[in-house]
Amino acid sequence: MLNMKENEKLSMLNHSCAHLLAQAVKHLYPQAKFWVGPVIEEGFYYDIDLGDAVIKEEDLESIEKEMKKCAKDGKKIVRHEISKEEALEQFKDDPYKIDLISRMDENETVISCYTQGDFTDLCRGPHVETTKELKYFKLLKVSGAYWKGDAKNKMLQRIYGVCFETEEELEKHLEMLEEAKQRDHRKIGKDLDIFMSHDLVGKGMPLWLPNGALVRKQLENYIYEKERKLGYHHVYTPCVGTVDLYKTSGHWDHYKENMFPSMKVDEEEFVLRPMNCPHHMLVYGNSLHSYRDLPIRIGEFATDFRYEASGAVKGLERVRCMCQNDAHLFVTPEQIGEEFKKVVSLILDVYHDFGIENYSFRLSLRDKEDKEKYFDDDQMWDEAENKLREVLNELGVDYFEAIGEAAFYGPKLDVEVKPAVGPEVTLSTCQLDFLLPRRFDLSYIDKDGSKQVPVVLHRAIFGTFDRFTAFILEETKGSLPAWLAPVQVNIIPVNNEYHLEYSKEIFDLLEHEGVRVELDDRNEKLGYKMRESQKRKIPFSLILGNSERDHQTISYRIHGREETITVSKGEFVTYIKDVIRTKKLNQDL
Ligand code: TSB
Ligand code: ZN
Repeated sequence: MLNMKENEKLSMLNHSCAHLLAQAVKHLYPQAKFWVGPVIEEGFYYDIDLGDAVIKEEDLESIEKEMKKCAKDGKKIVRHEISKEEALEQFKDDPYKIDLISRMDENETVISCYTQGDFTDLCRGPHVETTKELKYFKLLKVSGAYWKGDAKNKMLQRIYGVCFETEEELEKHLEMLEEAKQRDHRKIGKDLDIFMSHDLVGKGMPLWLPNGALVRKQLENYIYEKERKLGYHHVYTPCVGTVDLYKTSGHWDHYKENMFPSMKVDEEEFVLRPMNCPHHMLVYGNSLHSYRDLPIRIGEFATDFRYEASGAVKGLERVRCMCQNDAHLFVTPEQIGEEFKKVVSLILDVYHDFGIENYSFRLSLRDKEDKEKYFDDDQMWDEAENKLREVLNELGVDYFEAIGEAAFYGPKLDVEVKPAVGPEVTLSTCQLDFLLPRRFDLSYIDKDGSKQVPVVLHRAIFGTFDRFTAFILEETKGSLPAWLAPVQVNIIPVNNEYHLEYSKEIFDLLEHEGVRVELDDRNEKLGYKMRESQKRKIPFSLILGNSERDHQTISYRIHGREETITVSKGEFVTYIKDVIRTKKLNQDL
């Protein structure tokens, strides 16, 4: 990964390259006006107002060419300092620069500009000495970006690029980007028909296609069984609630900007729910509880809606309509440690089953000084935080502490993973909550007959099925383990004329055994069908010809491997059933 902040030279190169980009754009689109062109972690970008012109991906090459031409001139990049008044005069025809100059700090009386040949830009610098140093760069993409990031403002065009000191570094970086692109779940999801989107449904509202739905169903069955065995009780509740429900929970006051606006139906005012906790609080409150009943674990695969900024939504990873693998665990204060331990163990167990190794635990604690952000009960916080630490140490898991990152209502543990493209995201979460049960006036009868308030653990192991599927597609590069794959076995007769009958027999046999099997009986060449089977990343491809038919055997190839293995049909059935039942990972086949 690039790290511009640590590498001053790289940062300077990229910053100068942003100016070079602006210079080239100005040559090609004289009407262009420029907003800002900062260095970012991945390189640089420039936000540009091109009037009515639109720059498309295919135009980037000609801009790059013009940049090369400008750079070759080897013009010195010269710094000038002018007064605020002079700057206002010099840039008087450029509303964007005027906006920048007018908003500058009162104390900033001197303003610096950088000039290279025929192009001058307002800039703090620093820059490299001459444009000659800008040799190894690449423009990467173009997208829309609202002026100042505000959807009410004009949409500018943002061109992204990256610059290096050497050709090798640039090549290596571009290779890495290409690899990430191939691993991006949005590409895999499309190639494998996992999900789609449509403007008529809306942004951040993916539609799960049959293949995706099959994967999701396996995930649901898997986690449902785990939870059931661990004493969870699953419920179904509506994906709306009244505004009053969310006023009671506090979400209306503290989480409103993440919610869809309300809608009126008769006398009731509803919101699409962003979380399921309030519903589960009501389920708990539906009956009386004694300390002997606790912990009570209420689970749900629950659909939620959240307002995510349109620039932030991303495939299945960050959506506006999601399904959480949610549960709320109601415990006595003494049970916090043990129950938390069970949740962390379940997380570890699930990650092991999926072969997930690249993740980190983040323990979010309060900032003791910040009395406003956190509810005021030092003893409760200290006890809870120490308990969580204790459990993590007992389990021997590596974690880092994030002070001041806890929620208002309690500390939490998140599992962070790194997607193919973009910053880290949270998958699993477990959040301690001392407040919500109070807001819903929940109680249990304690040993001594007194009424006590339970503590709640909010937890989601997969996080959401959406985000987890995105992650697992990237981890496996779309080559899902057989138990998760939409199609587990693909049967390819060598020649339809002679081998179709035997192929059908094997198809019936496998289907009868509950294997998700397909028979490719199209009149296409064997090589073509094999390539297609590989492209669809089907775990097992069976090749059935004369020898297989005559000896009642099966020849199979595992996705991504070269060798073909031949076994008796009985052996194959036993083998494939075992691979599926034990959820064998591809690397263990
Ligand atoms: C765990 N009330 C708790 C719940 O009981 C809760 O909602 N926690 S959450 O806000 O952290 O969300 C749970 C999980 O949903 C997160 O850990 C994350 O994995 C996933 N998630 C959050 N926002 C999105 C989103 N926009 N798209 C996809 N998944 C998301
Ligand atoms: Zn919750």
